[in-house]
Amino acid sequence: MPLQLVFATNNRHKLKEVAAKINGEIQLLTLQDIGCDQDIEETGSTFKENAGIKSHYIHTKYHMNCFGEDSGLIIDALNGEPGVYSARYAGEHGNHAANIKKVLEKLKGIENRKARFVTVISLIWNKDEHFFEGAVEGTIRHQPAGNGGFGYDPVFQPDGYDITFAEMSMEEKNKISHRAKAIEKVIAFLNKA
Ligand code: ITT
Repeated sequence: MPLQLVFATNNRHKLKEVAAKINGEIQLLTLQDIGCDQDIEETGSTFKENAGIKSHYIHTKYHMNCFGEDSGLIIDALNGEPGVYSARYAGEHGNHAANIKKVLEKLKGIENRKARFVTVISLIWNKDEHFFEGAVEGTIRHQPAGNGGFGYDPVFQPDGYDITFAEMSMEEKNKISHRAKAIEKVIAFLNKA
């Protein structure tokens, strides 16, 4: 019988990326699978706090092993923006085109394009909370490129590559991304648990 683990996300892209990393020993359940249609409000001021809000919401209500993930883009020249506000940087939650436009406008004329994606996962396993992190360094392109992925992927070029995350296949992105690194740590933890 595989271990059951709920992923507390409403983001289908995150779900797809994480599901592709998980093998048969863990059965990933979605919010839909457990009958939860709640949009869990992210009121924290750090990735860690927000990740914990999502996992605790599910654990308190459904008493199941679960994890929440909070992630975002940190741009050095913008003092870490959009950071925890990545999903709603231009106002409306999840308006990726508007978010990208805002980033490119703010970076106009700025030479330092260094940025990183970060992920924090809060895993609640046998009632205890454990945190896992992942990050990937890169630069912000001047123009979007590619149709894959989601969010800021069309303007994020990871270090060591000459294409953006949106120009990669999901498998390629999933080898090096912030989310992939964090979920690999979760899998290693569960394999020892
Ligand atoms: P849940 O809270 O339901 O998990 P969400 O999309 O609201 O989904 P977050 O609050 O963690 O997730 O916001 C993450 C935002 O950061 C996301 O909307 C993107 O704008 C950006 N982001 C995170 N990971 C990304 C990735 O791999 N590629 C591109 N953008 C990413």
